[in-house]
Amino acid sequence: TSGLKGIFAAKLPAAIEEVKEVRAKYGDKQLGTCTVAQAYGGMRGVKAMTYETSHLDTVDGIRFRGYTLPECQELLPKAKGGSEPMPEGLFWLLLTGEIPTDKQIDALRSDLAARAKLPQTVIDAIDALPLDMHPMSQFSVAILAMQQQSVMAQEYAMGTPKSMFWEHCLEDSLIILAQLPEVAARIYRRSFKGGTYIPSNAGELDMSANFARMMGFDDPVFDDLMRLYLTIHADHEGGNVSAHAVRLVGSALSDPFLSLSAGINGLAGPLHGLANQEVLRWIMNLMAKLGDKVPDKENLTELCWETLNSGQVIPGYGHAVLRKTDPRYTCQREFALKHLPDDEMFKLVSLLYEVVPKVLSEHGKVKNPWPNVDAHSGVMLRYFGLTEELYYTVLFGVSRAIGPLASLIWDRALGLPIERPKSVTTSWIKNHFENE
Ligand code: FCX
Repeated sequence: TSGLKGIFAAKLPAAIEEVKEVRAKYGDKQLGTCTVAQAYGGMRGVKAMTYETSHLDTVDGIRFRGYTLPECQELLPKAKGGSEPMPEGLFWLLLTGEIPTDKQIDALRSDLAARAKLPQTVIDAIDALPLDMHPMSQFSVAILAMQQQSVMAQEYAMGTPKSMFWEHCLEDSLIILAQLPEVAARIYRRSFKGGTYIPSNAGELDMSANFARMMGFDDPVFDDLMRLYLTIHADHEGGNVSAHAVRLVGSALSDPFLSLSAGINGLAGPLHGLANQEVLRWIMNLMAKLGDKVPDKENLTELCWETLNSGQVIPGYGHAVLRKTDPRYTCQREFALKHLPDDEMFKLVSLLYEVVPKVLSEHGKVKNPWPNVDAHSGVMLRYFGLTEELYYTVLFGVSRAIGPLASLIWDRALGLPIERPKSVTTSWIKNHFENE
């Protein structure tokens, strides 16, 4: 596989040794403690897992293998004529820790193209789904339908030792990354474009341009938006619902298809990836309520309070870890300033940035009043003609496959065991602390 497998394999002995050393030297050290409140509170802030491909800083945001988003935008290989990084390059970086060369990415793209043909059984499974099934449900089912191709599942059935599973996990991940854009594009075309399909051209185009073309878009700026989108949504360290679900399910030695489908189901929740769909709906609703009125800070403040007072969240704002504006929001804003500065909805999003944090701070509950990645993406997709917001989280899902799968390969390479934290009951807690 294009040198990728060789480079990964060469890194393995030292990495395994490093983990062994760290476990031997620091194994008894406390990483953190867990309070009763944290046990009830979604384990927020509990340091209880390792995850190598990315790390989230509460202020600076995500770093992919140590590189910030602007650094990735600058350093990762670009497609011909494009100015945003290719997500294929990010997969390479996440897996190996190295910025790939253009040549290495060309080879990886050929590898992916060789695995890109969708089995007829997958097409049939998608075609059998109701047209009005939510695109995320279609997507999850389709990934399960792809599972028949799993090399890891076949190898397990043959009794292959688990030390070799990383190779099969890598092979499965390459199959998934190669086929996911076409699967996702099929779901888009059948749900919203009357079931007319545009053939894949994985041999000629980079992943993002090919995906855009299969969805029906033919604008080089939209290709670049896809590259940016698929890069920035790829990974957000290990504890978020989608990445953690992939890791957890994979820890039972479920293959990458089964694991990714689980992660996608988590991404489909409105507090996680579905928030980008919800943001667009919320903004459309604001516009409808404003009617002829020009949006200003005053009327937007009022409408934000209306949302909060009805017991709903303001989608696209807040975060479990971040405590500042999400850099994934900022780089989308920069893209919009370059390509759609006069768009009315973009102006509304910008105005909301001046209003919502203040309202949420006054509301007094949220730990982070600043926007996250989802506050911005829908408006840009809409500008370029991708108006079907029910579909937006599928784009997030195509991207989110990249990070957690790279991490899953490391999980198998490092031989991480099945995840099985200990739970206690409320009466156990009462008995335990009663006489303290
Ligand atoms: N609007 C209104 N209330 C909010 C809020 C928001 N945007 N964000 C948090 N809160 C509320 C919480 O609901 C919670 O209320 P409760 O005490 O009544 O349960 C309280 O503030 C404290 O929550 P906090 O600790 O700040 O946040 P959590 O870690 O529990 O949750 C998310 C983090 C992201 C789930 C939360 O901020 C939220 O619901 N945001 C809106 C949905 C969203 O944008 N999700 C996408 C996040 C992400 F980028 C992604 O995964 O894609």
